[in-house]
Amino acid sequence: MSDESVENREFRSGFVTLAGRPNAGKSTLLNAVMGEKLAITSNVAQTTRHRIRAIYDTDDMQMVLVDTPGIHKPHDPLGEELNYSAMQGLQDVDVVAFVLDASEPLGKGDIYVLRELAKLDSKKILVVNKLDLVNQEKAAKQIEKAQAYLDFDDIVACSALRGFNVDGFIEAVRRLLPEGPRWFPEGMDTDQPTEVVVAEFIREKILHMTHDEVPHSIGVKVDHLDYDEDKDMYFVEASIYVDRESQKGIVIGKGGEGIKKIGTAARKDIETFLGAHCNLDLIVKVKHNWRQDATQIRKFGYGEGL
Ligand SMILES: Nc1nc2c(ncn2[C@@H]2O[C@H](COP(=O)(O)OP(=O)(O)OP(=O)(O)O)[C@@H](O)[C@H]2O)c(=O)[nH]1
Ligand SMILES: [Mg+2]
Repeated sequence: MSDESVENREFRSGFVTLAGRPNAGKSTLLNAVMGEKLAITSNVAQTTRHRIRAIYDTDDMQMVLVDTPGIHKPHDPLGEELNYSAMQGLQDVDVVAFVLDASEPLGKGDIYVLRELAKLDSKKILVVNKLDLVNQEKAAKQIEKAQAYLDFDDIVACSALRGFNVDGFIEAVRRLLPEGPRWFPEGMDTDQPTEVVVAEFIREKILHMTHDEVPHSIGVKVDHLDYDEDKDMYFVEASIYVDRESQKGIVIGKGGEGIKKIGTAARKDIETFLGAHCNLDLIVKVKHNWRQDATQIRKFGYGEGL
């Protein structure tokens, strides 16, 4: 496309929510669009606990991309809070992108989400993700099945993880966004407080390094985050909360090996995000049954939170 035609393109802007079942790849897609890691990802269902807003800004568009927790059948108050947050994220947005895992059969959970989306006035895009895992034929079948439940305004097949056709998704969104101004200042990539992004990076490492019940039992809170100008360095203190005493030992690991690994891996992400070295202090605490308690859930900022 020539420079001239780009200049002639009217400026478009609006809110775009990523919706879908846990694990479909919503947060991976958000990071791929942004070209940086803002949302954490893992193969543990219900990884996302915040409604994250990322701002994708170019010469001719500003898309406010809203990542939501995966919509699922809740088993506890935390799950209910996450579902509520995801459903709220669908209200009053310009475009909803329904992210569907091409490699998994279209199940009850997807159909539930599709039916909810059908009630909305917003434009809808079907994003068939994980194209790297299936052949064309399977992807086409998946599209056909989803279309039976919802009349989409556009369809994109991509691999968020491999970065394949992420541009196609951005262009599809642009076509559906209304003309409008920048809603957020240029250069702002997220409206999430730094403390929340940092806490999430830490939580991600725990999701990657533990299994069974532990990932769901973890809550992370940054207690202090200070920047030392002379040293050009950040000092972060964060608490990792677990449900039960036994989980504390799992996170800390033998001779502190576990917590050390978590700290080293999280520090790398934090340093990339903040653009400076970081000293990270982690402490593991027990908060019995915090997931059952709405007040505690909100204190972490999960679900509705911010
Ligand atoms: N092979 C493959 N894996 C992918 C792709 N996109 C995401 N994944 C993987 O799928 C898993 C889930 O990705 P997430 O982005 O965390 O999924 P999500 O939809 O945000 O999940 P929740 O936050 O739990 O709702 C991770 O292990 C990703 O690496 C893709 O295009 N191809
Ligand atoms: Mg997610």
